[in-house]
Amino acid sequence: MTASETRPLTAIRSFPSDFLWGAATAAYQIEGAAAEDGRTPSIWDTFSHTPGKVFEGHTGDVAVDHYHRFREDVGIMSELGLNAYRFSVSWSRVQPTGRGPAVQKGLDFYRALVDELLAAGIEPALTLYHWDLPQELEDAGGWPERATAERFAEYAGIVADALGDRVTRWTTLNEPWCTAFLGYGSGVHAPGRTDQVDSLRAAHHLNLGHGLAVQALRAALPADRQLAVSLNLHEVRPLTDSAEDRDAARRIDAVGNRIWLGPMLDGAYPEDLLADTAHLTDWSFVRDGDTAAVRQPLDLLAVNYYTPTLVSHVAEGAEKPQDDGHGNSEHSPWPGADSVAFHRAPGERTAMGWPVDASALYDLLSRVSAAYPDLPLVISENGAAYEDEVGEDGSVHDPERAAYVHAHLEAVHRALTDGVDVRGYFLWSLLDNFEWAYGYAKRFGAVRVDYDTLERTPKSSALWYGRVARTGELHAPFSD
Ligand code: IFM
Repeated sequence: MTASETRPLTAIRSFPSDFLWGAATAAYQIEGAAAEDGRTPSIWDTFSHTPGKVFEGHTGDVAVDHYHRFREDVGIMSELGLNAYRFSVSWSRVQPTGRGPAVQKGLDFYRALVDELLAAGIEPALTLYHWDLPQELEDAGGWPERATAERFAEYAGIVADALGDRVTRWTTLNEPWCTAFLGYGSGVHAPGRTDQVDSLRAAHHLNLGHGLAVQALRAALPADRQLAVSLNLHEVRPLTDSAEDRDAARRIDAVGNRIWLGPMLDGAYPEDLLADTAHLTDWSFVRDGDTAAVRQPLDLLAVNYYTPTLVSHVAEGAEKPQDDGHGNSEHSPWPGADSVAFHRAPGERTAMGWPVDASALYDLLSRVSAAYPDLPLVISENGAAYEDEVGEDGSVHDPERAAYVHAHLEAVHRALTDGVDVRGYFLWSLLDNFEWAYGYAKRFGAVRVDYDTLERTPKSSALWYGRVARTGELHAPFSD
């Protein structure tokens, strides 16, 4: 029996009645209150306070002050009609040094947030790690060190003990690719290190941390809890159909996608990845039993998708295109892929410069579902930054963002009608927020935040999305 037979779709562009309609955020991007109630610096506090690392020196010190305004933010979600909210826990807030006992006030904050959500009929979806490693753990070596994976599992157990009675949906890591390869490879993210071997060691210890954390969660949580990991899977497309370009796509698929899917879901690193990176490392940091520990049964695979990845082969020493984001930078976040160039497809782009292509989301969902047919999927992030214009009355009409979300929801619907088991969609992001190295310069929010007053104003895309969420029916933005 296929998923579509068990989960009937009553009309074209109707979504299942139990579909999760959510929005997503992450602790460092919204909370602020960086030094309150016992919280100590994470690597992103250190990085953002380091001159030259973040646009115009922006930091998350105040962010959008969600720590003090969470009730208002839950109220906004409730008014929009969302039935789920994905947030992350700040490790430094609940276990400041990354070791030892928890800080009660930190846990109390998340308990209060969860209770507010539940009272509003909004299902909390908790992510344990969205990039903000306690600085003390980085000082001890960070993710390239095995001990960080062990500390992560202890932290997972602490949060599970504190919130397991009321949170059903748990995610271990968010986008470990970014942690490993932007944090330790290209250095554009915290902690800003640029060593390809360290980035591969970090990748393995993130995998291990995920597996150990799942074990800790299963031990602490009631049996019905849903466990997942959020991966920013790359829909990799070769520039041409040449064998060389197809091999370039294979390399990026290996170090972008299969480096996680392999150990987490199949219990082994892909042979081609090991071969591609053999000149850098013999992978002896993978100990006997590690891949078995990484491979733990999951209830869902959470997928973050924004834009496709277009690649070609380049000869050694040849120029790479300039307009590529970080792919072709001096310190590459793609170990084993020096012969690969990154391109941006022509056509419409978001304010990040990312090409808009919803067909790649459909292809990605179809491919992952074909490879892992028994594992339900959820879109844990999708959305777009645009240059919003504020009207004289303070309102923001953002048809481009609504069109982007509409196109991607159509792709999700198409996948559903094909029988792909997609359980929900979380819009990135609920609020304008701290967009990492871009600071506050890029706005992904469905809700505008005035950074002077911290006033929140739902954009027209939020009102449109709220109606889709309330009705479960996808209609074109602003068609009525
Ligand atoms: O803001 C980020 C988020 O933290 C992780 N996924 C991508 C988003 C947009 O860049």
